[in-house]
Amino acid sequence: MRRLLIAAATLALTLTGAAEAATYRLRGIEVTQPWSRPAAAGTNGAGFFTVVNKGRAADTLTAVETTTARKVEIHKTSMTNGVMSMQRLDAGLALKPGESVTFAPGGYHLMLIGLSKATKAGDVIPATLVFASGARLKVEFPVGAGPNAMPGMDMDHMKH
Ligand SMILES: [Cu+2]
Repeated sequence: MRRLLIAAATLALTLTGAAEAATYRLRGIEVTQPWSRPAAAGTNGAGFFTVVNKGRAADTLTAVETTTARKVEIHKTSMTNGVMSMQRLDAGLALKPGESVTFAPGGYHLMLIGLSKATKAGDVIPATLVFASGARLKVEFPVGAGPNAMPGMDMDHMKH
């Protein structure tokens, strides 16, 4: 029994370490576990992460900069009457104090329009998240299956 507990504690430490490695903070903004999916050069890629506004004032994610794509848009996929569609959030993503938003397949996502090169598993896409407050948070999107990969929930047929 004791050995089992030690094993569980070690696992918990390992998982905590992994999560911490992929946490980025600047002022009140915290971004965790960014990731992206493999995609061919010239096509559109996607970026996923969780963003939390831990500050006392509202803020807005207004833009994302990367040299890996021609431009980046903030999108939201939604289902209306059984039809899936995407909206571009031209005003950015507003975050109230304490608000947390997860970008994930089938919901909010960054759309990396016109990849300048192919992205494959193991690659890292550097990007800067730009906020209305002036905060510029540099993050890296590892390319792979993502932290919560669920086979069968793949949205690859939507090309992002
Ligand atoms: Cu999109």
